[in-house]
Amino acid sequence: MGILNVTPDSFSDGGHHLALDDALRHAERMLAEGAAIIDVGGESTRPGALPVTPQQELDRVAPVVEALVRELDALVSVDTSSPEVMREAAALGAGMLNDVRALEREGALSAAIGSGLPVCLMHRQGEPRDMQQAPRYDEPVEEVVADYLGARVAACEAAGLRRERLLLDPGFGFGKTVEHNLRLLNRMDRLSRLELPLLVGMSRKSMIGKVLGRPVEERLSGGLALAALAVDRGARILRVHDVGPTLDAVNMTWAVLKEGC
Ligand code: 7PJ
Repeated sequence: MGILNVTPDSFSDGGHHLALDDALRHAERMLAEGAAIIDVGGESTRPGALPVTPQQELDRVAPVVEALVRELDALVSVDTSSPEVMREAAALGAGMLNDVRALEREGALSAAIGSGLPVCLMHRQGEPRDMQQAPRYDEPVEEVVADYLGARVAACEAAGLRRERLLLDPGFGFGKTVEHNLRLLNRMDRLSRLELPLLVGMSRKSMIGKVLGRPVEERLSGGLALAALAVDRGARILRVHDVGPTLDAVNMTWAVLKEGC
């Protein structure tokens, strides 16, 4: 899954893909490098980011989704928590919803059900504005992520969203210290007992910066190591900026796990 940010303040490629042409060209390149899905986001959820209105988000996302579907025939995922954006994305031909708030926002669950699309439910603690201020867990994997995601799956099923349409994501960096993130990745196999496909996003995130002491533009090697480990621990979709290098790392990892190519 290639990341296409259309926010003016996204931390690693902020502002670079605001223009529609640029966005399309960037998506085209990720598809050529082997991306199966393009994830379009119009709300920056980086630590400290301020909220946007659904209208601002729609204005950023809708033209890009429409063009990706029409001109590139791409499978488009929309990174949103807003029911308005979910409905519009589905109408424009998006193929998947990706919600870092796991459909908790008012109206999101029914919008997602109505869309008929698959949905990724992500765990997070707090809101982007303050989520990195002393996040705390007693036991991040068992008590929070598995229980929270398990509860969200149950809420979705109770509302009529079939579990065949769900994917899960532990939400690296969303209200988690570097130690929380490292433990979550190392023990991510525990999430497999929910028996749903796992999606992970660690590309260029600060957990790499903190361990390696690298600025955001020098985090590729660290990200590839994390991608390989994530595949080993059961991840099936990797949300990344650097599609080509990640696919090589994933294919190499997969060959070892299968003991063949
Ligand atoms: C994630 C995401 C993630 C899912 C972002 C960034 C911050 N969606 N949207 N998982 N992260 N599912 O790319 O650094 O980890 S935005």
